[in-house]
Amino acid sequence: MSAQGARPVLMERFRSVLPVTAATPMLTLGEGATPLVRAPRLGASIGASDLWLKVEGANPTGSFKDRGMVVAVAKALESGARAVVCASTGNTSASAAAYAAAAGIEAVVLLPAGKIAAGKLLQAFAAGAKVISIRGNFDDALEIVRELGAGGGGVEIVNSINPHRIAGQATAAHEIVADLGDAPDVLALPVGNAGNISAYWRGFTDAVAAGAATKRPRMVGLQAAGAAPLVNGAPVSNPETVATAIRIGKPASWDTAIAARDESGGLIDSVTDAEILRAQEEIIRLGGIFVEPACAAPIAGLRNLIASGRVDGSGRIVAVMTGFGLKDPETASRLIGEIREADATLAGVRTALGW
Ligand code: AN7
Repeated sequence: MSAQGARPVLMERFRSVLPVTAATPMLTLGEGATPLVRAPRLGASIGASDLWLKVEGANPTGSFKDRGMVVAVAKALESGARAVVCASTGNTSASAAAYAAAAGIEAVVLLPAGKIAAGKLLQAFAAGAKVISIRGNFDDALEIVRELGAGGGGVEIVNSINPHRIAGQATAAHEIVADLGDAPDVLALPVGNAGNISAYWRGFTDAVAAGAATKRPRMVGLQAAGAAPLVNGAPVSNPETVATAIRIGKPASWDTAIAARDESGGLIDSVTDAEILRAQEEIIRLGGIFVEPACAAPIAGLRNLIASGRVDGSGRIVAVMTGFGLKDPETASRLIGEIREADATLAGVRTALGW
């Protein structure tokens, strides 16, 4: 239970589509119910006349991971687990650490050495998680987590191979349908381990089955060119991209992502790091929403796909902004401009402004 006034609690609002029982602790940090905002200036720059952003960075730990993590940690508590464990490119670990802290259980996070954005690493430490730096990449870390979790002993895996994570993340699709009155024509999002694209597809499918939506969107997934296994059709052994969140070469939810693509008549494409960095800047400068680099992949990709006619720019498009901009201050630091120093007078400020 919470005392958040009118703000809905995710596990209560979406109880009917979640594995919530009378015995499930009603854990919440205020996740979900994130803003869906129109972005006309950004849309115009990429050729999309009805572009909306689902601002998942507004979740309590600054990413969409909280939707599934609240359910996974609540179910872990319900089953008597003493610890949760995950591999992560950063956001999953920040979320697991926070929910485990609130739940009073231990969090263990396995991170690829040297490839975690500073904000995310800080979040895991701040919440008191045990942080293990793996001399390898995310895919190596997930392999170890699978073995750790298989050992039982009250240790619950909270990566998206845990079905409760996917169930929780599907709630974002239900929110979009509720806010727009139907599904959009296109849903565009970054793809790493491919849990989220699978979750959205499931959410839209359930919304149609429940009569809340009349259609399902085309699913448009974007990977980084250096970490694009789903585009290449084969795992990538040394994934590399500035968007460290999606630096993943062997997505765990491969088959469900391909199914979402094909059943929706959608596509999965890739964008270069240069395109990602340009789009990150545009999203804040033209849309006012500051996101981490991974979120720029769908905007960069949409620009290419609309220009080449593979996506219709006149349709209603929702792009999912999965994580907040301050997660990765190092990559964003290129946006810091020249500071104009001024005497502490009105005249001094006018001089500095050139007014
Ligand atoms: C901002 O935290 O995989 O395709 O370990 O942090 O469901 O993996 C993060 C992924 C997109 C990709 N945007 O989602 C992790 C992790 C952001 C992310 C993705 C991630 P999936």
